[in-house]
Amino acid sequence: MTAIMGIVNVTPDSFSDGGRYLDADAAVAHGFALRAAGADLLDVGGESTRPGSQRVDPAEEQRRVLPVVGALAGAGLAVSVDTMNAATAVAAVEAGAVLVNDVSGGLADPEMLAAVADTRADIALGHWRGHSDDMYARASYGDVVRDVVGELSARVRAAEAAGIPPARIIVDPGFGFGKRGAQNWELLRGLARVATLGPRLLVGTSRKRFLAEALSGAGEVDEARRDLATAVTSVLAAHAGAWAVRVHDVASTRDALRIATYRGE
Ligand code: PMM
Repeated sequence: MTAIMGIVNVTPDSFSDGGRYLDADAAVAHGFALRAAGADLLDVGGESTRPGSQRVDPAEEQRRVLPVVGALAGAGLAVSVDTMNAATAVAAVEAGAVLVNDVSGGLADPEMLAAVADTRADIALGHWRGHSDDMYARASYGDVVRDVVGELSARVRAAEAAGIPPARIIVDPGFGFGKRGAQNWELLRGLARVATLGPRLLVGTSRKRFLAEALSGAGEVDEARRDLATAVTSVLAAHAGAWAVRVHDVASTRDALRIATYRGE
């Protein structure tokens, strides 16, 4: 069964739940609620990567995420840290995180791969071509699936060369990162090819713009509709062999995955 990673954004500007969980206690409570809804893993992040967003100072990022990571991990929950900074990754692992989720695949911080190699944590390597302030400028592909697979496999080789054993490596095609609408759909259809790369596959489509665009073009799409769309793409990801899906609304994706795999027993 595909695992569910519940999102705990501790940022004032994330596109979907921004500001609501800025307070550490509220973020911890949200983490417990996601766990109760069926999350297998909680992904705590303190830097928004929404298109156009600005970088966050690592000290501020750590101020946001470390108390939340510590409280959730201290309660026995499996926690990942969503960060592009090696110092934040290491501090979060010391606070109890078991997985470093780097959407940049180790490219944003040249210290990241060696730093994670020195811990016992797993690492999720995202497909990424540059920071969010101008990521669409790099959204040019020959064959998006082939290009993503090729670039991700280079990141896997870099991680192994830095001393991270293959069993600790996860790959993520990075939906929305340097990809325009149709490119995300092509990638979704080609996910099984990404899965053949070897490492466990993590997929994050939750509430992303390409889902909203499919439902209503440039019009507004509320959270409930984005969550339903996410539950559908999560099932497609599971069918393609995903190890885990990263979502905001755990309950809807949990039910969708259960129904899609139910055998009546
Ligand atoms: N997307 C976002 C943030 N972190 N991590 C992984 N592994 N995969 C993703 O697709 C991903 C991510 C951006 O979405 P958010 O602002 O809603 O968290």
